[in-house]
Amino acid sequence: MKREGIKKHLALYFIAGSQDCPKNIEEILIEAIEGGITLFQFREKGKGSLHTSDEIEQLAVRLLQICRTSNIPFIVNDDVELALKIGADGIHVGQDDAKAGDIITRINGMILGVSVHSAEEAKRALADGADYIGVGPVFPTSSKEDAKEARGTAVIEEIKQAGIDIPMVGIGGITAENAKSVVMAGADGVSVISSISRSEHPAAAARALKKVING
Ligand code: 3NM
Repeated sequence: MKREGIKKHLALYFIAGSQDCPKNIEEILIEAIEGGITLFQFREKGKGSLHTSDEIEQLAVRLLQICRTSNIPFIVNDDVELALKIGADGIHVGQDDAKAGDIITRINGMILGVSVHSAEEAKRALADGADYIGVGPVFPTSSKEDAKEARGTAVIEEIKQAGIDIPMVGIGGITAENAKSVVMAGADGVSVISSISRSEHPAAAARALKKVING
């Protein structure tokens, strides 16, 4: 699945690791899928995340199996070795992780996502062969310790205006209340952690987001 095919999966892109989940992450993922998420990224990172590679791999495999039964593509954050080992559908890297241009030859057709914070970085991601970009933070977030300053939808608009033609999601502080502005600015969808993972009712939260995006 390459650039055009990925677009429909970007509508409601849920990201989580155990550190983002006040209850069992598997239950949350199942509920999120029930609520209509279209893509999942396993991001075990930051305060409260699992430490050993065995634990991380075992959890990744369990979450991958949940996604497989519902045909939700499964993306691994940052860890190319883990993604290859478990047969994930894709890998997502940030600007400080392995360089997209370097890993593309190793990932054998897997989906490649790259986080960007400017039109310049978006242009480079496109040239490096990324299938989609995550643009953020749109709004202030507490789910990423080293998040940059929120820039609203300005960067999404800049990328559109510059004619950089690559599927993209907005990320950072996105809720059902503000998701519409992200899509209106030109994003193909939204990516969220806490609006779903920290909701008391993840399925309802996902459904509410989906309704705004589709509406
Ligand atoms: N990346 P929430 S912001 C993982 O700006 C991530 O690249 C960001 O979590 C970026 O939906 C972010 O809870 C955290 O705000 C998103």
